[in-house]
Amino acid sequence: MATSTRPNARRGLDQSRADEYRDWLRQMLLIRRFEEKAGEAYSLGKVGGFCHLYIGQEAVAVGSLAAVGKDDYVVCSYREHGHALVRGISARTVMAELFGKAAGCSGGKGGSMHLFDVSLGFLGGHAIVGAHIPLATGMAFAAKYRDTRQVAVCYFGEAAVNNGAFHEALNMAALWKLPVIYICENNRYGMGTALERASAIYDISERACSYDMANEVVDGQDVLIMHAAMERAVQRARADRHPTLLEVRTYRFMGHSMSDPIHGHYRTKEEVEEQRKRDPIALWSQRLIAEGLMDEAGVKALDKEVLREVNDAYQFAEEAPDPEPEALWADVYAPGEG
Ligand SMILES: Cc1ncc(C[n+]2csc(CCOP(=O)(O)OP(=O)(O)O)c2C)c(N)n1
Ligand SMILES: [Mg+2]
Repeated sequence: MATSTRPNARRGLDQSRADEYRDWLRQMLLIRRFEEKAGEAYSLGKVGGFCHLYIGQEAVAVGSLAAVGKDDYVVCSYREHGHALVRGISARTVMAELFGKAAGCSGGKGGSMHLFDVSLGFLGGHAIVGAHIPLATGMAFAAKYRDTRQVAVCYFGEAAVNNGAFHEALNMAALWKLPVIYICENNRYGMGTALERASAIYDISERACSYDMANEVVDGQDVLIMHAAMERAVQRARADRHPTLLEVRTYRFMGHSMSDPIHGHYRTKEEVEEQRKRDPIALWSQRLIAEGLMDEAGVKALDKEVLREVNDAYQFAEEAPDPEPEALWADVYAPGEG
């Protein structure tokens, strides 16, 4: 199947979906405010290990996961706080995990990079670049083998496509016609290196096509475009058992992790400011206002509501107890659960 880039067609919004559209804005705001608070907590020494913020990429998780069913599998890289929140892990439980508390979704033993909730089909949070891509292929294989109609969705950064496992996993998915959607979040940088990867990704996309895989390049700053591309991919996976690679063009506004300065030494302040003009939250709230689905006051009220939720999560995580020492030897999930 040939690479296709859908035109950025701007049709009127479907007014009958107004509630859903407003909820997408709420989810994006929740991620943004959560990440800001997580960054603050990290600076205060409350979060151990690494912490990779998703600020700037919110429309990717929100638009794509809105097209996925409750029974489907979702698996992510280490930049996954946003996906976890959208999938339904509560802000309290994610924040508690960042704080290493027993009430965290991985019992406080995983931290920022290892958020899990098997009951929600959320299978990580993986720190090794590209290592979870074959896992997604395996999940899709299991779905097809059991004939469950489930779909597996896998998020990773563009640096992961240099990994041999990426090619092996995609090749198998194409050969075996597996219901899997690979979402490459191309934020243009891999761990602070000045890599303009866009053209390289195009080559990779072409090669993925030779694996007989559907392929689209998507504007990841527009939640509606993201959602439409994902709906097509889910339909292909569920109805036709045909895998898809979505190369999503996005941008992270913060550094690679909390140890990396915001602009880094590899990009200019001007570049980041230019990219901020396409802030996905601003784009979507302006669209909702322009089409009469919300007003300024409504957006502000929504923002206040999510701020309260995030502040509550922070307080919950602060006050939650540490895991008991014996928990070190216990599984977070009982064998066979989920
Ligand atoms: C196999 C492996 N090699 C190197 C690293 C170190 N590392 C952590 S993040 C990263 C960059 C990944 O960039 P990208 O895939 O573009 O994702 P992004 O951080 O931009 O979301 C690297 C090289 C790692 N975690 N795993
Ligand atoms: Mg990247």
